[in-house]
Amino acid sequence: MRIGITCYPTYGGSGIVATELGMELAARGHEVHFITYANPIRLDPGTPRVFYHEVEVSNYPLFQYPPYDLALASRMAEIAEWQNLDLLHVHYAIPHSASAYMARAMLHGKRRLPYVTTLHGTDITLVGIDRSYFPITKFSIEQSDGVTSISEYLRRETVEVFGVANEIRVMYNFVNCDLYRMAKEPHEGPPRLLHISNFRPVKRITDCVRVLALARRQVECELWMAGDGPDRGEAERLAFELGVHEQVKFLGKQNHIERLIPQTDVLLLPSRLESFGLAALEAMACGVVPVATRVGGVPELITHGLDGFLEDVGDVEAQARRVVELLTGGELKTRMRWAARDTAEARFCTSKIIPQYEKYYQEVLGR
Ligand code: GMT
Repeated sequence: MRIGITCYPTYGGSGIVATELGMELAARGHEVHFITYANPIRLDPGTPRVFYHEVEVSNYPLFQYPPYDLALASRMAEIAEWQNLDLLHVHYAIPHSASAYMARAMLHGKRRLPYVTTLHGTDITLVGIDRSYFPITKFSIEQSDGVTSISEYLRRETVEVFGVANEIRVMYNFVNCDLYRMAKEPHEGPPRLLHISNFRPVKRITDCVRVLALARRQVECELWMAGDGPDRGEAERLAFELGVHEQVKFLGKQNHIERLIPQTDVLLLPSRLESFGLAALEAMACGVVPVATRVGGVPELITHGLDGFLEDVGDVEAQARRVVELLTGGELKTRMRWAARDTAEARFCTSKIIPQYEKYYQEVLGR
């Protein structure tokens, strides 16, 4: 198949999923065309059968808001025609789904261009229910030739909030289990807690600092913060206030997170809401046990007490207790590390999920 993929290329899990999906599809012989405003961060340049088409948004004094959605729709239609695309797959409904709708309409009568929309999270739970975006989000989801969501939780939420009648197929986030592996040797130095995100308020990154400070009362450990975003400053200040600034390392954005994760021991995911929790899955594949919050789709990934721990949002004491249990209970940590790896391998490896997408595309094309 020849597939056009659009996503947010530089920011967040939806772009990562879209990029890795594209690369995996290309590895399986499909031709993949990324239609985005920048090169997707995790895209390996030179990957065979992968192409990148930039969307250029020109400005003009009259435009207070440059019309990116229109530039994207034009580019989608153009690339579909020039590259003979079979379908478009857009990640994150706003505005990608509406642009795909326009591209499909532009080519009407010339060529068929179905589009699949994958819902990732705040496009539904936050942004989509904002009154200014609600009608167009509902419309462009309903008009899609196929709709997928990354968890059962998000599927239910979409039906409840938007009342959409189309079938929504659940396709979980996935991880390349050959690339994301457990460390062969224990790392040197004190145990490490890890957090990976775009440091937005929904991620509650200051909870990571509080958990570290509480856990350090009983066990020596440090915290690695991978990523960047609006709440970094607040977390840095809090680390200083709590006297743990020397034990918190802000690592910035990472291109090869699979090399970093195996050098750590526990993954912290204290989010207020998470439709799935890709970072937790990547950690589990590396045998790094997640201590996360019991929200959204996270319980579909983590089984409490088996392959990770789930605690209430904001309950940093409980989260810190779990960290201490893991870092002081040798047998518990070993058992949970292997259970986490097993879960990733058994349910969420690319070899399990990518064929589901291929099958779904065939269904959409056959409709
Ligand atoms: O909805 C978002 O916050 C954006 C999106 C992103 O681009 O970061 O994140 C969502 O998509 C990820 C990949 O499918 C999921 O693993 C995250 O759980 C989800 N984030 C939220 O629901 C907050």
